[in-house]
Amino acid sequence: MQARSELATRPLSEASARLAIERIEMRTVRLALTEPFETSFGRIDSRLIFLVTMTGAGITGWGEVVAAEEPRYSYETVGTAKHVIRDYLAPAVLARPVTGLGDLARRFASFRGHNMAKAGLELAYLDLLGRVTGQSLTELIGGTQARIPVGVSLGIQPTIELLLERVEKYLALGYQRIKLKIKPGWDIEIVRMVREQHPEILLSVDANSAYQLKDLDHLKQLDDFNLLMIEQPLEHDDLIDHAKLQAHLATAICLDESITGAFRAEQALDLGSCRIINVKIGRVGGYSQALAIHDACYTRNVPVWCGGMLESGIGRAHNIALASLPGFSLPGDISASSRYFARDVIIPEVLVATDGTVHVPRGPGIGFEINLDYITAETQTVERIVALNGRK
Ligand code: OSB
Ligand code: MG
Repeated sequence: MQARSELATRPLSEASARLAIERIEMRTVRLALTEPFETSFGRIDSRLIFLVTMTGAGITGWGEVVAAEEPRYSYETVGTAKHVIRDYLAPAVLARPVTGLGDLARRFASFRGHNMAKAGLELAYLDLLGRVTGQSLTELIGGTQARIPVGVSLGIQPTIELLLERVEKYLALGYQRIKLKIKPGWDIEIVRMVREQHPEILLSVDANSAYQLKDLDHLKQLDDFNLLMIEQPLEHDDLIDHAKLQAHLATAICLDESITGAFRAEQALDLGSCRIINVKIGRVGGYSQALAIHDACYTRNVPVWCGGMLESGIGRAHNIALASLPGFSLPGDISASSRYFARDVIIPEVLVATDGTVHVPRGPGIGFEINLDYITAETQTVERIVALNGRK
């Protein structure tokens, strides 16, 4: 395939607002899930949401650190992210005025890993920049889609009957793609049943690293079901075995956990480890890396889609903006707020239209109102980090 033409320069690359950040706040808010969510690494009933704000010029920007409470999907946790932001990242932000996303990313680059912590601050910064300059996130990053296609991720269920019910429910609501979480013992047969009931739908599976290369023959059975993709079947940090597996599978492999930044994405594509990439802003360390992955994949004609981490409306709003970029051609794991939560921290909540799309807001920053009363009522901890007087 021919490479696509270069992407137009995005406003963000030229944004030169000089923002002196006065304070950063870290806040945890516990939101109950409307139903438990189970994957190959466990089951949760509530989500400890980690919100981070950046305040400068009297305006506050909002971001979300998507780390979980336990180091299962990723080594990062709410606790490690608090530590890394408090002791390393926040001081780097507060040290002197921030001149752009690139400036921020360069300050974080010398700290290894901790991508979700870095991303939380990049999100807050971009919301702040949007509010200060009157631009929406989608405008800032060069988004082109006014509505984005979305799918739903269905956790492991107690029974196949319950799973089939869930599938029916979300298809009826309009979701364009169903993703089934799988693990050994909950894979071939459940996929067969769902596919039999729904021969035409976009269907994919996500193993969250539950298999090894020695399971090749087992996994090859999935080739019978015309799946859109198999997400992260092997080790969380592997590229090599995925390349070997992809060579034997007709179905496209999509990498999630293994893609921790733009450099890894390029390596995965060069090695043939996958044919599709799931982009999560948190996992890759923020907008700077997410945009770089998008641009690299767009140029190579590799489809990308926006993954999810059971975000509150704030993280969800950032995901919507990201998914408005032209290369996001497959439905994202961007469900309605009500898919997970009885009430969201933004107004209005995220809605999925009956055609399975979500509207991309055009208001400044994330384009949603922050429900501060609700956030305050549900807040468990708040920690404030302020600039020192000796700032240059
Ligand atoms: O692997 O994509 C994943 C949720 C938490 C951690 C990892 C994953 C997921 C999901 C749900 O699949 C995505 C969502 O709806 O937010
Ligand atoms: Mg995944």
